[in-house]
Amino acid sequence: MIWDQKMECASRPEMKKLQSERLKKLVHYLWKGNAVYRRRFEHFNVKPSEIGDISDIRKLPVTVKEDLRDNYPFGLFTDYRHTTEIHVSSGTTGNPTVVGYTREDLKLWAQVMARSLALAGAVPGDMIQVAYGYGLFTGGLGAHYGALEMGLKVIPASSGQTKRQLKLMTDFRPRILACTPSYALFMLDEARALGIDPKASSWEIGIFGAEPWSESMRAQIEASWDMTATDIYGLSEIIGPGVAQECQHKAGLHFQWDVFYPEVLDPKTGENVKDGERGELVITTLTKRGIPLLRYRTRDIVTIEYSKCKCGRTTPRISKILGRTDDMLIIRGINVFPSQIEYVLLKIEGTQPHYLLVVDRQNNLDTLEVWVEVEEKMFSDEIKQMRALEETIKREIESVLGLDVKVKLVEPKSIERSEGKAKRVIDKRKI
Ligand code: DLL
Repeated sequence: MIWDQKMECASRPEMKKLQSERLKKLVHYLWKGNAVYRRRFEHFNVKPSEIGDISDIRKLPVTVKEDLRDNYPFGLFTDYRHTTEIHVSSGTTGNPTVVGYTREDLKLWAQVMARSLALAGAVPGDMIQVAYGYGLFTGGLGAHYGALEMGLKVIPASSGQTKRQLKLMTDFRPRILACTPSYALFMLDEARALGIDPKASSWEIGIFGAEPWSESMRAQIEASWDMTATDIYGLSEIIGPGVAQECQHKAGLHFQWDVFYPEVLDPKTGENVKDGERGELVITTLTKRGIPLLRYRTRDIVTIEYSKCKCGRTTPRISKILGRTDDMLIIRGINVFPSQIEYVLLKIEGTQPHYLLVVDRQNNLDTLEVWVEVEEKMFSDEIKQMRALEETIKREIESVLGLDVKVKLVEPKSIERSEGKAKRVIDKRKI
């Protein structure tokens, strides 16, 4: 089932025409409605009248995550008055990234998510268990809005409470599961422990994303749960989930090109790479009103191809995310920058700015252990004081990241020093 035949099966020239019109409108909208963009256009010496065709996008400046942080919380909002919903994701240090949606934006989100559900194989009337977190994270509500748009029966389970998830699955028999791929694997162990046969599960289709995952994880999920596992991509800054999604042929993620314009650029030179070559995905939101983003550098590495898919859609397809150009880690679906932890440590007396993050996966769930060097005088303190320091660090980090961490205090000078770039992360996960 194709949700929006006209947009998903348009020819490339037809689509370029539409994208060009939309880009022109966007540039005028930003020029008029947003002081930050306007200053930037002036700085780059571009006028809205110079933008006639989608290829003119190259004349426009790029936007980065720091721009959102620097203008925290609402500086990049272009229609603050009509903003009706706000979501938040982690930034690098200090301020988180804040995004806002007008009613039209929420409608757009519901539509692209409905397309994604259709791509995965959902049909109206199906039941979906949404086990992405509901709240500030965009996963839960994004999937929810799409499911409502399509006319699915939604179980808004949110993430966690695994026993309850499995009971909901066993009793209600939903056909679709939406969660992070690592959670799908985590639930597997719990099911086995409870004596539930995963092969007999009601889930036939999985919509998994928000973190990198490999073909071998896919194979394991599919074989164990006896379901088809599809990949969904998105990011809060652009809209949340619903930017790109695999169809049942699993030959790349169909990118919603009429509303999100993709460029794949060499991160060093900013030049376009050839189709099929690796580069950084840069996205322009062509129709968003609340907080439209122009040439947003996602830091995600992909390849892109424009051939028609076997499913009949002409939308370009991006590869799975092949890596990132920065040091962002994704732990249980939550974006974590080592610098966020450094920032916390700097504020706590008695610690040294030498730390190591040890990321692992136990029972299919990511774990984060933070090793922190303490000052000499602290290390000779009583155990009770050390415990208190450990607790403080743990609490502070958890409040910034929203993620459980284990803190281990280590002796001064015990974390290996490096002559070059400090090694702050040991990631033992195999994905
Ligand atoms: O993770 C939105 C989302 C929710 C996508 C549910 C899919 C499903 P953020 O928290 O802003 O938004 O994180 C965005 O997560 O730049 C990627 O690095 C990574 N990411 C998202 N989807 C995938 C995926 C949501 N399918 C960041 N594969 C992005 C690999 C992904 N990485």
